[in-house]
Amino acid sequence: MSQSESEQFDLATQALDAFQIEIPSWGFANTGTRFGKFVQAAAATTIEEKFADAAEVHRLTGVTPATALHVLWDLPNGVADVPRVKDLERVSGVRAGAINPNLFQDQEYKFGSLCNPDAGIRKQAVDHVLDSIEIAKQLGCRDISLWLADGSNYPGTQSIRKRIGWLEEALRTMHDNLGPAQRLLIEYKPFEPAFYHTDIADWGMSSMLARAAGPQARVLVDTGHHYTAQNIEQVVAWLLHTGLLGGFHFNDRRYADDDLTLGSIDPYQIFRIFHEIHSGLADGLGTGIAYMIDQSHNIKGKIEATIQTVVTAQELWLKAALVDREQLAAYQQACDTVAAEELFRGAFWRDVRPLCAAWREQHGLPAEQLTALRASGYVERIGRECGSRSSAVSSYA
Ligand code: RM4
Ligand code: MN
Ligand code: MN
Repeated sequence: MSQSESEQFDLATQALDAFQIEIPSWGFANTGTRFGKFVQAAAATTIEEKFADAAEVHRLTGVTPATALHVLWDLPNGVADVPRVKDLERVSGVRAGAINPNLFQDQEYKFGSLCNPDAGIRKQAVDHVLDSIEIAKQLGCRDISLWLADGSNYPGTQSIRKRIGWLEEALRTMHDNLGPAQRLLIEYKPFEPAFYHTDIADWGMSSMLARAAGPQARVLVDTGHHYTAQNIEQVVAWLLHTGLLGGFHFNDRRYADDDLTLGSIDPYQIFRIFHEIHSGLADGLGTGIAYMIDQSHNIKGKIEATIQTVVTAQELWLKAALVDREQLAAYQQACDTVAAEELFRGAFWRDVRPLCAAWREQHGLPAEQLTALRASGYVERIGRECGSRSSAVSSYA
């Protein structure tokens, strides 16, 4: 290796060593669209199977030591299920990540959960989140990520302002119950399932609510939860600037909340987001960001799709890490538009796969994750073994 090659490799190693990504337990389960599900033999139907699959992904990629859990789907008995999860953590070597309460599937939530006009239903929802916080405490999980389906479908049918007040009150109660190292991540989404107004519709609302909740509340950016033309990296820059960036749910989309594989439609967008993060980190902003995946693998094999996602995330992360930020800042300052753009674009088009492969080799990981997965026969084995893996499973759609 020449001097500059070895410098680049050191930079790449630093960047890749610093990047871990959390995978969702529900990414291993059968999911579908509201029109139906195509069931896969190898899809996980129990939390044991989800942890086993997550462990396989971590074995191959080395960067997914945690898996996010959905309380209703993974801990249906609430706190009582914690010992079972602890056992699984021990056996699999994968730990529980963000804890996701479920405020959208009970019949009571037809007109909202934390924003429901009925105080009894609001209390039920708050209690569920308090249980989720307790689960997270017992499992040593830092983040509770909150997504609400709340909203209304027709103009004039709900008081938008009253619902803001109820929401603030509920969030303050939750915040008061957090442990000192815990965080409440507030996710937003412009529409669906509510189609007229959604109570937390964008990053501005999430930010204001996080501020109202308290210092341990942050905003969660799901890349699929924006209108088509929205400049997500600008949102990220603002959240870095205000100290409110808590984490991400990565996925890709063509139209709405499509939950497709990260980078499959618009890898440049993820690169641009990562660039904002790298420049924020260089300025001391954005420590503790949770990088998480939130995808629904309806057509692809679950484990393959998860591995593709992780590998793509690493490649885009590395491309953005290798942007010559000093030179870029100089071009920006001089308003040299073309030079700045060419530098930026050049970093995106650079093939970093050899650097990723070298990093994997250095870490004793297979150079080609998908090939290694196929060679391991894991997917065939679990599909054959369980037969049981075809029973019903609770997940969305
Ligand atoms: C939502 C949102 C949440 C996820 C649910 C199932 O659209 O992305 O993060 O938990 O779907
Ligand atoms: Mn999400
Ligand atoms: Mn979503």
